[in-house]
Amino acid sequence: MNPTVEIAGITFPTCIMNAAGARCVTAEELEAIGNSRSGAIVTKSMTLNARDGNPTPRYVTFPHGSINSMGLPNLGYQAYVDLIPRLKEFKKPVIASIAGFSPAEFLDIATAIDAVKPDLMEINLSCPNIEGHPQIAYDFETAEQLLTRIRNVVNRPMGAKLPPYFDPAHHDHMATILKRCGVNFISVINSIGNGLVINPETDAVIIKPKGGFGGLGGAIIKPVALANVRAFALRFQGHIPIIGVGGIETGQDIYEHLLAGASAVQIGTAFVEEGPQVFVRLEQELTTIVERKGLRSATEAVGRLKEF
Ligand code: RRO
Repeated sequence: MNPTVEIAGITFPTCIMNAAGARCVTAEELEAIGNSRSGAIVTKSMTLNARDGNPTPRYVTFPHGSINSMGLPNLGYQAYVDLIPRLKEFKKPVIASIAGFSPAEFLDIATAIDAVKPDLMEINLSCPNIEGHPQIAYDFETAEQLLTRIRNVVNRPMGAKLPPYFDPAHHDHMATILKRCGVNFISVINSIGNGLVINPETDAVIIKPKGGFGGLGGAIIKPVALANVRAFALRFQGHIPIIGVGGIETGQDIYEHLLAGASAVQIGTAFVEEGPQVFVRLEQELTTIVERKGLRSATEAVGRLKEF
């Protein structure tokens, strides 16, 4: 089976990679991804200044899911400007995820990161965990203005990391914006923002920041992720590739993301829980399914979802 995939003109050795945020802050973590079977090295979303993030506990698993309010802990973009050339030596695509607290910050980071030539840039429009900074992608006008301005300073392929949407009118609106802004790919979905998990033993919230509210990940979010991949795939008709994120624990989960229209997938919670070996396991499981289906590559499954 041919395991490679192409997104925005970049060839990936496999369609399975880490999601931004999961074990990808430090040089050591990013190098471990480089040394793994991950099909790319995706960085934590980087901000203008280094950040410690929110107080702990800030990432906790519960049955079939995770909740986090990390608060953008990262080394600050300058550290990644220095790191990215080294990461490119692993000979797999490097995806730089960027996040700002203002348009000016996004533009400064995007300009500096573009100059060190990551293979792709992922613009995070969907962090749910910073008080006073709503998820940008839920404000359609602001999102369009921001993407338009970033597009003007970025030469590398760039994409948007989107939150889940829950109404077809919102998928319509955002798809139209993304086409207008010249986005080269999208990654959907970020965590489902502002969930609340309660510990039945203690009657207490399970993470500290924001009174216990945080982004949901893991198996419980797969149907929402698949719906968003499918909704955008139907609207893009192959013109903008999609990286599916959300709820992937098995090769079958990946196969479902491909059927829904994802060209590649990113692994968050399962990577945090299992470590780099997760990429080996998932690749084996996906290969078994793709071969059983009689396909020559994972790419052949993309968008093949049947409807009644
Ligand atoms: O760092 C975080 O709290 C975080 C980010 Br930036 C994001 O995009 N998604 C998420 O679930 N957590």
